[in-house]
This record gives sequence, structure tokens and C-alpha cells, in this order.
Amino acid sequence: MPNALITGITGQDGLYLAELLLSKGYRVYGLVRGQNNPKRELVEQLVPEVTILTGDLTDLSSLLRAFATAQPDEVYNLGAISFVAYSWENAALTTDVTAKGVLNILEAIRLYAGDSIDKIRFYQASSSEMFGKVQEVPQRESTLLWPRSPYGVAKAYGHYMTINYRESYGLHASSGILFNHESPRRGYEFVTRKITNAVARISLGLQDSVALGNVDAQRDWGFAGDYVDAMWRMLQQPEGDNYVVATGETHSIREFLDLAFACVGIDDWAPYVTEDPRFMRPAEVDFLVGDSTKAHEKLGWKPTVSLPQLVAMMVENDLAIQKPQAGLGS
Ligand code: NAP
Ligand code: F7E
Repeated sequence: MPNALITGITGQDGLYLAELLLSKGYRVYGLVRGQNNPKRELVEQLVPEVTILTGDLTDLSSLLRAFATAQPDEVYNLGAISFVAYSWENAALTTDVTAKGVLNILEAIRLYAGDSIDKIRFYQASSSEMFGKVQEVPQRESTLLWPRSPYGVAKAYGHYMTINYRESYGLHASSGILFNHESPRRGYEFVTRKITNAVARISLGLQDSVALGNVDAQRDWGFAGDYVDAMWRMLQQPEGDNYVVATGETHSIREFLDLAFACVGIDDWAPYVTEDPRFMRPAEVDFLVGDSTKAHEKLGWKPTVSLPQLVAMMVENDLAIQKPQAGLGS
């Protein structure tokens, strides 16, 4: 039974990955930060078999203690400050967690494993945000990075540091350059969940409208459950590498709105959506679309959920959550 350590276990991907690894017979350890983390309960409810360890990516000694307990064969570094808009307001903190946190965990591996470093496999949660002002369409592993946010810059640091530890110490280290992936577990701050939650509430008479920023931005959206499978596949390869994971389709926020409102029988969403400059970003990533040919060919990975299916899944979930608020059964 292999041991896996997941940072970011309380997040969207951490929960899906824990479920996947448990189903494959892994013993799973999850790092949870803070003295009274409200999301700890979610982990305990959804994946009670996971052993929770206390630690923080900014605290190297806490990572070393986690390694001593978990004795991991595979380490998945999903922990990050992941909300792009927030990264401008807290650029130094984002750098400490999302960039330097990667160095801390790589150093923890080196200190823990010593001469047996080749026995550990490492996954770094890199991001399409690193492509930022895109230099090539579609974006692939070799595309020049041009990050547009403190978050994107921090992820670029983590990406290159992962490659550096692979090249310097022979660590089996993979960088998954994942494009946007969503699910009913997506945080409410991200545009997809903000929209599906608002659509559910508007259709139930609980809310009049939703305020958004740039609805012309285009993203390559997939389903998070598919994307954690790609992470696992990367660590089963003979060597660490970099992989783009994406659907290969791009859609605007407007198209996402079309699909989400259609789920509740609303064809014209204009009366329900307002533009609010508070949600505009200092520098926008206008367009992303990924080429995951390498992941298809080497990992045998393919997305299984289409955008309309994903949107329907998210709207249905938010309707079930919101119905009791409207005095209806779920
Ligand atoms: P998420 O839901 O925001 O989860 C982020 C996780 O990081 C949470 O568990 C959070 O813990 C943890 N974390 C934050 N600060 C930490 C710290 N100082 N020490 C340890 N853990 C910390 O993100 P996600 O969507 O699951 O994404 C997982 C990873 O993939 C992230 O690294 C993200 O940047 C990256 N990524 C995501 C996407 C996407 O579209 N979802 C695409 C590409 C890359 P708390 O619950 O305590 O805050
Ligand atoms: O924004 C626009 C916004 O916050 C998507 C993270 O998981 O994926 C995610 O980052 C787009 C942007 O995701 C609102 O300007 C318009 O163009 O849902 P988002 P993101 O910034 O793409 C990448 C791959 C990651 O790695 C990140 O961790 O939607 N947008 N109006 C809005 N966005 C938000 N959040 N809220 C709005 O009201």
C-alpha cells in the first residue's frame, strides 16, 4: 500500500485526489493548516480514511514533521493561495505560499529522503495562469511563459523550481500545467461557481442579479475529477516531466452564462447580470486554450466531461443547496 501526502487537501482538487487515491488502495495523509480550520470537517466527512496532519507550506519544520509521519512515496503539492484576484492584494503572502512554499516542500523532500530521493515522486500544481499574455495558440509545454498576476508569477517560480530539483537531484518531479477545472466543490469566489450559485438563487427568487467583471475573457474549462486523474498518471510514469492538461476548447464567460441560465429555463440573462468594476483585474488573462496532446499520448489521459455537462452538474448541485433557503425540499 503506497503512502501519499497531499497539501491543499481541504481544497477542490485535494478532496477529489484523496478520493481517487483511496480508491486505488493508497494510505492518504493530508496537510491542514491553522489551529481551527473550518474546512477540516469537510475532509473528515468526505474522506474519513485520510489521516490529517497539521502543517503550513510556509513552515518548513511542520513539513518535515509531516514527512516523518506520512513517510510518503508520492507527494502532491496542491496547497496554494489560488485566487488570482486576491494575489494582487496580497502579493507578498501569495509569493510566500504559492512560490516559496514549493521550495519549502522540495527542501523537505531532500532533507527527509537524503540519498533515497529517487524513491519519492512529486507533483507540483502548476497553472495555465503562467501563460498569461499568451505567446502561442494553443498553449503547450514549450510555450513561453508570460504571467500577468502575482499568482501567475508565483506559479512560474514553482514550475521552474520543480524542474530544477528534477535536474539537480534526480527527483521524480512532475509539473502539471492544468487549465481551469471546476466542479460542484469549486470555491464560491471563482467565476463559474459564482455564476452557478447565482443562477440557482435567481431562479428560486432568493437573489435579483449577479455582479461580474470582464465577461469577455475566455477559458478552457474542464472537470476537476478528470484533472486529478492526470496528476496521478504523471507520477506513474518512469520519469518526471511537464504536462499540459486541458480540454482544447475555449469559451467566454458569456457562453458560460448562456449555458448556466439555460439550465433554469432563462434564455436572456442580460436583466440578471450587471457589470461591476470591482471585479475587473489590473491585468487580465484574456484567452486560454490548451494543447494536451502530450498528456493524451504519454499518460493516456482524456477529459470525460463536456462543458454543458459540467455546467449542468454545478447548477443542479447549487439548486439542491439553495432550495431549502427558499422553503423547498432539496
Ligand atoms: P483551492 O480550492 O483554492 O485549494 C487550495 C488549498 O491550498 C486549500 O486546501 C488551502 O487550505 C491550501 N493552502 C492555502 N494556503 C496554504 C498554506 N499556507 N499552507 C498549506 N496549505 C495552504 O484550489 P484548487 O482549485 O483545489 O487547486 C489546487 C491547486 O492547483 C492549487 O495549487 C491551485 O493554485 C492549482 N491550480 C488550480 C487550477 C483550477 O482551475 N482549479 C488550475 C491550475 C492550477 P485552506 O482550506 O486552509 O485555505
Ligand atoms: O476567473 C473573469 C476573470 O477567478 C476566470 C484559479 O483556479 O484558474 C483559476 O483562475 C475569468 C477571469 O479563475 C468575474 O477576470 C469576470 O478572466 O474563475 P476565475 P482564474 O483567474 O482563471 C487558474 C488556471 C488557476 O490556476 C487559479 O488558481 O473570469 N471574471 N467576472 C471573474 N472572475 C471572478 N472570480 N469573479 C467575477 O466576478
